[in-house]
Amino acid sequence: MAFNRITAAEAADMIKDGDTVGFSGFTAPGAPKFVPEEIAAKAVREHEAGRPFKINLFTGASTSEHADGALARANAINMRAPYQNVPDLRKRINCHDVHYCDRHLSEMAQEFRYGFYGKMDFAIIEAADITPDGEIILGCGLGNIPTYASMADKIIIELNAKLPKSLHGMHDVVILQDPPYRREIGIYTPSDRIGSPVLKVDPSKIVGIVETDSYDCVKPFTEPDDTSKLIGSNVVRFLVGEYQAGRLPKEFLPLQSGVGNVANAVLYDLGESTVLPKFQMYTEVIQDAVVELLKKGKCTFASTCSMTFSDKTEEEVFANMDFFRDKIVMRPAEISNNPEVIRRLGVIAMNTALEADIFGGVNSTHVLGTKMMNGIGGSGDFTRNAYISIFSCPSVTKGGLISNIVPMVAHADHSEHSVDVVVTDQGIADLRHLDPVQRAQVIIENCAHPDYRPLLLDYLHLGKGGQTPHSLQAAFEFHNAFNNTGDMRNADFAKYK
Ligand code: 0RQ
Repeated sequence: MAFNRITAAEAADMIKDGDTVGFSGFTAPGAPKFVPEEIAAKAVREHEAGRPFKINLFTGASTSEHADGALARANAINMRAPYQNVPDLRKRINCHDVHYCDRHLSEMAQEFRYGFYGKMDFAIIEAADITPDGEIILGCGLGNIPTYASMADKIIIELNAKLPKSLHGMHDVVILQDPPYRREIGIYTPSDRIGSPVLKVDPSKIVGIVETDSYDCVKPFTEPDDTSKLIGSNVVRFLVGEYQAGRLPKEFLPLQSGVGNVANAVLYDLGESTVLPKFQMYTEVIQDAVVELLKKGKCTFASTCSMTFSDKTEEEVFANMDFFRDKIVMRPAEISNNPEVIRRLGVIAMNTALEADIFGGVNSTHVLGTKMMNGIGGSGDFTRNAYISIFSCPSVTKGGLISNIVPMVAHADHSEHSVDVVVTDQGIADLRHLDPVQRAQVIIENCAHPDYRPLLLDYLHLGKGGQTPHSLQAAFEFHNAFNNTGDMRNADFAKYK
């Protein structure tokens, strides 16, 4: 079948107010970049003409300034799921211009198939290549596009000339059967494949192909700061201790690691460790640091949903596909983050918290309990099902005005039932086998900043008993002190005695 070549503006013109649109990709890679900007431009024109124009937007995870950023600035999004991380969209979410459904990433595709979100009008797919019968080589991130493409009435392709056809073989595309017909997922090691190297779509649904030419525009890796380096070395110290104590198998276990400075610092230290053996990753995102580990042979295989590489690293990987093709597989989010597989493989989960409380609760999403930062992302998928779940964060933020260790998290994303270890620049709190009061003592002593330790102990001693001795009157004294005085160190527990 011959497909229509159209411009990004012509593609955007087909999308109407109220349409539900699904994007390919996971983080910036794999997400469409040109049609979303034209949808945003159309929204601006429509709004200027006094007409409403907003779409409902579903993705794999975050996208980029070209997609979420442009659409948010144009106030062109009605409903958004399951994850985002762009400042302009964050602002729209926090004032309810955008209705944001912050979902576990592993569940988004199946919930869409279950009919929880209605019908899908358009899927917009970034592709490296497409055959006349609708076989697509995807780009550097999959997300939920197998499900969105199968459910959409119409499909628009962004055919990106920067993506080499040699990406063929790096994807493992599959859609799970839904209950009551779902079977076990046959992944027993991170490199097992269960699907197809291409995404097959109904060619009659393709309404146009937009030719593009762009790398994924991921910001280059920055050197970790001193705090991140301390956190990274503490995480690795913990893993070395577990390995030497025989609580990890001698072959080691697959790692999941978040994105950002701390994740990079952890991976760097793992790469340097002479005690820990070679390892594999079963994760949702791999960054530049993993490419270095693959080149060194310290990491032998990475299963991921996306290759979130800077343009320079992307260029290097594209030029050396023969080396990387059998070392990386990209999977849909419902597989990369699948609880069944994570638990079977015994993945070690390493995620970042905004704040953790003295009993082991973690807030990953809401700044001071109310303002959405990014979303829960894959942290819940991994944390709840990991062999060991580690959360890290700096002990303080904003120059010490905020303690990241608080009496009670102001928003609960991960409960103490799922969090095994808390790590900060100060040290490691291993919470396994401890009761709540013991956990509090270890977290205060090992993880809290010295400026905040006496205050946290004051709080702990306010408790009037019970398994978890919170004082419900005083639980948010740190947050109140910050909101009222700009400094959590002004918390005063004497008034609650
Ligand atoms: O503010 O931007 O004004 O400087 O929050 O904090 O320390 O730079 O941390 O970028 O690693 O993000 C939890 C948000 C951490 C992220 C979170 C302020 C701080 C700064 C960012 P500025 P940092 P990071 C990934 C699985 C959920 C999704 C997830 C996240 C800004 O890791 O979104 O885990 N996680 N997905 O100053 C007020 C506090 C604060 C605070 C930090 N307690 N109160 N502000 N900040 N702590 C797994 C993958 O595989 C991808």
